[in-house]
Amino acid sequence: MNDSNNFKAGFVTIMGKPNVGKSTLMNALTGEKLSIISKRAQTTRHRIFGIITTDDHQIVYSDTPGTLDPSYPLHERMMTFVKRSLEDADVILYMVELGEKHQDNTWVEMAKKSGVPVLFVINKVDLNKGSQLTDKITYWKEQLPWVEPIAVSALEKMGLAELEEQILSHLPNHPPYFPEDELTDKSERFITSEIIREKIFMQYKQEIPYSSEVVVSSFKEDEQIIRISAEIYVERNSQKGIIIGKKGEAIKNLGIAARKDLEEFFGKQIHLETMVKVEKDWRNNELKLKRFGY
Ligand code: GDP
Ligand code: K
Ligand code: MG
Repeated sequence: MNDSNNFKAGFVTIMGKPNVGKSTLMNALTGEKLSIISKRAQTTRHRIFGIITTDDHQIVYSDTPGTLDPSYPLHERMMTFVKRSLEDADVILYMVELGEKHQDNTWVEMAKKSGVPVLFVINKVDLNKGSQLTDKITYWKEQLPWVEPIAVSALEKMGLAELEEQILSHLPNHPPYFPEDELTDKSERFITSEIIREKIFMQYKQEIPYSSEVVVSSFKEDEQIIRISAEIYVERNSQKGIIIGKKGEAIKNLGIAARKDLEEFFGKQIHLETMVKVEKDWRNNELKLKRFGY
């Protein structure tokens, strides 16, 4: 068993603006696809733990929604998840992407004031080479001169060993918080609903992904197969029509794509049944948000 005197364990919060690659980084660091990823902002709506345990340490990463100025109650709930994960952290990874410009002062200040060690992660360094790369890194060094940046590519898995080394240097000696085979704090139902939501982000345009929520109403696991029923909630009748598509073609494709990922994640055959429902204006309604787990 672990010698608890030398064992390190702690919580590492990944924060930053939408789309800088937080979820991609957490999946790369844990080697599991726990967090869903898309090209669009606000894909991640919750705080999601990704846990990695070795013989001498346990790192509990928190993937969080991208920081933004809330424009409706769902956003406010999302930002509460971010603030809470700053409070609990042993280390904060403040993440930016190489090509963007600095415009996230409030949240940087919040990270700085938390008193928690901040590691500054510049992601997507695979996108530039040579002097362009050095220029952009220099730009970021000037923006946040109080922290030494670590350049990584979450997508190409570059710079992750150095990042992990830095994280470990800040972790306290502490026994593990979770059993060693635990990968996340989220349930199989939650991960299932997230995988379906990721496919909605990929397949539909404009407001549809933002207006959609997925609830797994039944999850039955047998020896060979998992039988799943999922409800997709949208805000208006017209959106329901779009989700279903002409002759049910769109929802059929959604089911095929989701099933493929679910089979990969759970390592079992999946039977997936979906139903589309309308929950008027759920993003603005505190009670409905609560029901959906926000
Ligand atoms: P989040 O909103 O911060 O969680 O960002 P995601 O992890 O969802 O990623 C947003 C987009 O950036 C996706 O299209 C990713 O594939 C892409 N991305 C993430 N990391 C990298 C990277 O290191 N390099 C490149 N080129 N793209 C990346
Ligand atoms: K995203
Ligand atoms: Mg994300």
